[in-house]
Amino acid sequence: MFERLSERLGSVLDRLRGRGVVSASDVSEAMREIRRALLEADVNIRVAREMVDRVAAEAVGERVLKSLTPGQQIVKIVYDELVRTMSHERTEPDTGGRRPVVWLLAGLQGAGKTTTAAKLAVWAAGKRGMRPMLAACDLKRPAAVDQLGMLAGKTGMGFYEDRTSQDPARVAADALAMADREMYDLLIVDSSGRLHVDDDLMAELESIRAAVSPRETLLVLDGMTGQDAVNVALEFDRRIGLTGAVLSKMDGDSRGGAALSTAAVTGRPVLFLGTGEGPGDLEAFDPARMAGRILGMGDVLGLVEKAVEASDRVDAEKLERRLRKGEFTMDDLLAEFGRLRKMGSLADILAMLPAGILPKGLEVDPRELGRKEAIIRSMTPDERRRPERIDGSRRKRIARGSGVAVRDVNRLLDDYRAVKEMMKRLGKSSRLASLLRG
Ligand SMILES: Nc1nc2c(ncn2[C@@H]2O[C@H](COP(=O)(O)OP(=O)(O)OP(=O)(O)O)[C@@H](O)[C@H]2O)c(=O)[nH]1
Ligand SMILES: [Mg+2]
Repeated sequence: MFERLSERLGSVLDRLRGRGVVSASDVSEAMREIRRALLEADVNIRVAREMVDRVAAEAVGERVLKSLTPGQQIVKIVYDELVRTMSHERTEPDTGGRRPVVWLLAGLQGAGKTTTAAKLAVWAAGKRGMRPMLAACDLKRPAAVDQLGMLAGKTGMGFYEDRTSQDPARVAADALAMADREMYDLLIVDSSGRLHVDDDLMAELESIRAAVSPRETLLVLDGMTGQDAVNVALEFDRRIGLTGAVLSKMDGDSRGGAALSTAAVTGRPVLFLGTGEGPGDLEAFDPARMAGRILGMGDVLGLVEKAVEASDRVDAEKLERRLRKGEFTMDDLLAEFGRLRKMGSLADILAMLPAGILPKGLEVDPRELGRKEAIIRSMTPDERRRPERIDGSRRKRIARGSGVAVRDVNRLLDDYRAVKEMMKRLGKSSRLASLLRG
């Protein structure tokens, strides 16, 4: 259902590519596609708008406008911006300070607080060698205490409950005292949820905070939460002061918008993703992977980066200028081969090539590429500039010099003619376009 952003931008920009240069209004059409893609990924509308503004500011720059692959350049800018927004200097929960360290979990009903409490305990025990205790401070439902108790038993964590109490802050304080006495070094406090953010809930959380001074107050947010993620995160942050967030249920088909929205509006780090119902189903948050998920483009991003690295901009511009004059030599073909080689495997490359650089049927498997390069290197400078002068005896000499059959030299010359034809058309169409535009 979701088209990849790269494909969509590609089709917008493909239509324009024949014109040679991309204008500011073309960029704004591309920006509409980006905003649409972000909204489909459940990114909050305000966050999406701000993101697009920042991307647009960068995309109207020279680099994109002059690029042979404006679609990929813009996708790269969007990607970088997403990663930047979701990245934070802090990537792990705070385990330092006086023991026992306290982490308080907050969130709406069913968000995954209780499950996440157990997951965090498992993480801290496994990764930090800590001895965690879980405190049952959701007193709204007796079943909530049972649920946490069961999880504590199953994972071998300490557990504190007080079924006689109605006061969550009191229970939290007692739990902390007991954790201290029994030498636990981490107390994870589970709290109750509500269907909506309400005063009653916030008052309860504030009183727990006051009682146990948590080092982390983490919002547990259902990763499937759509547009509303922003309001939930903002409200919790405003009322009780969050230090970070954990997004649960990311094993579902969430597109990741909640992660971006939360990070963007609170400026707090998303620390973990919940990826299943089990206590081990917790992953460190990875902004780069999440950006890929939001853009719906997986591995394509790696390729975009490779394309940007490998495409030598100066060369490309020089080539474009000469193309406009109808020039294309064997040296240019050699340079194109070099660019292909830098980018890696053929399958990766084909999708990224600027339209028209590679005519159909031109082989670029790496060994074949090497052979073709060797053939060109066996030509004299004059032959490279004017390949039409390469007659039968020259072909034989070149074949001998590069250790191939004459047949291979012929094939390379065919390739060259095909590419040159292609280039001529490309050059003409952009010249025509610039004439039309005045
Ligand atoms: N698939 C999946 N399910 C999850 C994840 N986290 C929690 N759940 C499930 O979501 C449901 C609610 O999780 P809880 O941990 O009970 O949520 P809560 O926030 O404590 O809920 P309340 O205490 O009622 O406010 C349970 O069925 C969990 O098994 C997750 O990362 N992936
Ligand atoms: Mg719960």
